[in-house]
Amino acid sequence: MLRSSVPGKTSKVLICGYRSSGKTSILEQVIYGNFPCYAYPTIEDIYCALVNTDRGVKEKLRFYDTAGTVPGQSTDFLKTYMTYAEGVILVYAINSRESFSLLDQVKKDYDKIKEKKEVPIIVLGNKMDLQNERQVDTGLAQAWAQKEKVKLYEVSALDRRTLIEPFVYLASKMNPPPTHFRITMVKEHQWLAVLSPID
Ligand SMILES: Nc1nc2c(ncn2[C@@H]2O[C@H](COP(=O)(O)OP(=O)(O)O)[C@@H](O)[C@H]2O)c(=O)[nH]1
Ligand SMILES: [Mg+2]
Repeated sequence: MLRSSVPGKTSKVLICGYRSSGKTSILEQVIYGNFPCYAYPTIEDIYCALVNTDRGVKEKLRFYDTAGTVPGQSTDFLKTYMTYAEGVILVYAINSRESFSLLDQVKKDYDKIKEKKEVPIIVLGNKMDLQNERQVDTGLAQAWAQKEKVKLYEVSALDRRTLIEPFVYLASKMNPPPTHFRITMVKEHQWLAVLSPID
C-alpha cells in the first residue's frame, strides 16, 4: 500500500555540485532506471518521486536538479534553493579533484544559510566505475564528510544498485517521527478491576 509519512506533504531536495559530475544522470537512473547516452547541461529540472524509507512508508520528494558550478564561479544562484531545501545532495565525481574541492565552498555557503535548521545532507562521489581515472581518495573524502557530519557514498550513475542505499537513507532522515514518548492513559476502573480480590 502506498503511504506517505506526512500525507500530502512533498519535501524539497536540492541536488548540486560541479558541472558534469553526474547530477542529472543520478536522478535519471534512480528514478527511471535509465542512463541517458547524452545529457544536455541542466538549467533547472524538477523530478518527483516516492522514495522508500526504513520506516516502511514512502516519502514524496521533489528533487531540484540545478545547473552545475565550477570553482571561482559564484554559487549565489544556489542560495534561494538552499533557503527552502529540506534535504540536500552534494555531488562530485571521483575522477575530478576540482569537483570535490568545490563541495567545501558549497557546504560553507549552505551552513551560513541554513542557520539552526537540521537538514539531512548526503554526499555522492559519483563515477565510481572510472577507478583508473580516480583523483579523489576515498579515505580523504570520508574524513572530510566526517568533519562536516554528513554521510558520503561512492556511487555510479551507470549502476542503479549503488544509488538505492543513499536515497533510502536521505528519505528516512526527512520528516522523522517525533522522538517524544507517547504516554498511554489507563483508566482508573481498569486498574480497580485488576486489583479487585477474586471471590
Ligand atoms: N562513466 C560514468 N559517466 C557518467 C556517470 N555519471 C554521469 N556520467 C557522464 O558524465 C557526463 C555529465 O553527466 P550529467 O548527468 O549531465 O552531469 P551534471 O552536469 O552533473 O548533471 C555525461 O556524459 C554522463 O554520461 C557515471 O557514474 N559514470
Ligand atoms: Mg545536469
